[in-house]
Amino acid sequence: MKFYLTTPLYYVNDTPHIGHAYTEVAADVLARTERLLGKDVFFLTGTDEHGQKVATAAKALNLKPKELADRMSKRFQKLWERLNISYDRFIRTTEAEHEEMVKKVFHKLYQKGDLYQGTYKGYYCVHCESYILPSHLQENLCPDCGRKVGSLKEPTYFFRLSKYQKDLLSHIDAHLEFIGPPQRRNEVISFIRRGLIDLSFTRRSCEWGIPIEEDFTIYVWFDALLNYLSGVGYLSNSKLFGKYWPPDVQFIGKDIIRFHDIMWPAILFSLSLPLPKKIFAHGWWKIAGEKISKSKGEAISPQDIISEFGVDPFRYFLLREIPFGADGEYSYAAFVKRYNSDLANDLGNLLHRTLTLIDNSFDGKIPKSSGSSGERLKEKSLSLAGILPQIEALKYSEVLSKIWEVVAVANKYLDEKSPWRLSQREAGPALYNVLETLRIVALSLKPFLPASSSKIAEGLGIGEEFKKENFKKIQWGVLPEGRKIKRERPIFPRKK
Ligand code: ME8
Repeated sequence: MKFYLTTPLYYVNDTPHIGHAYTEVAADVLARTERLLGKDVFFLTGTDEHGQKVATAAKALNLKPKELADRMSKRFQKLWERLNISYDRFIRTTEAEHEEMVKKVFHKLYQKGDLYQGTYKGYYCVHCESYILPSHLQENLCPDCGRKVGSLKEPTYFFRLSKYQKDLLSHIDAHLEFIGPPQRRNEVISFIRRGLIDLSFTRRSCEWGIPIEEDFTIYVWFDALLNYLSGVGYLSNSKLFGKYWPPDVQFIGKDIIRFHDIMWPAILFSLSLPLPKKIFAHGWWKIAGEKISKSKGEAISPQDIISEFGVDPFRYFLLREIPFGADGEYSYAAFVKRYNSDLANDLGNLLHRTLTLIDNSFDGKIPKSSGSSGERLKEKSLSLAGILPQIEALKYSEVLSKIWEVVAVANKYLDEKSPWRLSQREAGPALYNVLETLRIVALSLKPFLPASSSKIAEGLGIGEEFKKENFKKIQWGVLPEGRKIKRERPIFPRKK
């Protein structure tokens, strides 16, 4: 079975920050989960490189837009590599193949009669790359980002968005899963009900874009959205496209809902293509109540956090700290607190002290399991067999907290049993139970913390078989008795 998922393409006007890493890690967890289930996954991500915003940023640095794009796109790719993002394709909107496809799609829409010439008169927000109607201005500022807008009057090709209003509403109505979470669905429905107007799909005064006819460039959002098609071979590789279309899940942030939940499906209607199954908008990371954006985000770069804490702690914090879909505050103090309590104390210490006990009293070999009395621990561990639907419903924070409930029960069990005070005969099974719980925990964490879960498995002496295992191995009594464990230094050393 195939599974196609996408992230937004990030603008290359500046360096990646926590918000971008968030979307990317969230998508990676789902991609890894679906692969574990044996699906044929195609995970698309990349960079959005045209438009006025990028051109302006390049000018300020005395660079050509493409030079800035090359530089920044690399920064994104490097960060994704460091973050263990398992994407299958990284697309750049300046790739020739993408540009060619965009032009073809433009002509298709024109031939269909869905593009017509006119004049756009109104405002434009460069930060959002978005047209703003005079009636939508809020105190003369962009209603979405609160920044200053420029006024614009230019000839253009309009896209008949209004024509698809009814189709959109009935599709949303008939497909509960299409827009998530439900709050965003309601927002989109009420926005559409207020009436859709046709959209300008070209720019006359922005030179940095895909050229069309003599005087126009393609509007950057139209260009960028089409990556979800070109990235998977639309009009160029029918085999690839036929295999993966439509997307199963598209991840976005709540800032770009209207583009993805209205403009994008309308384009697909116009092309007579099936719509994505699910477009899910997560919330914002904020600092002191304000959305982290590039200018602010620079202060806390993901690279710095990773250098200090490691890749998996960063992935863990992002997904555990706030329910996926809601907003949340980022702070260094909250990070350290979460790291020390959940990773260093609860999980890291459980692993380390158990392996130390095995090393000291059992010659580093997994003891026999028989005669144990760990029913509650067993039951709790096996409850993790039910996390799959929750991961697929993108309830990441809930899943992680469920896993940590198991870790807590294991810590309590170890304290209560105090194997260091028991005879070998009694201590062995108790330790086996804790190790088996750790194995199940590691398996459940595989998509979230890929490197650390492997490290735990290596510690348990099952590194090799673990590579191939999936959630089906959430069973009791799998760990082979007598296997040599491997005690290393704590995987999450405590931070001061
Ligand atoms: O909008 N919190 O690109 P972009 C959480 N190029 N997520 C955040 C965030 C924050 N503070 N800031 C950014 C664009 N994001 C367009 C998209 S798609 C065809 C074109 C994440 O660089 C979030 O996923 O502004 C958001 O949607 C995405 O980065 C936008 O990044």
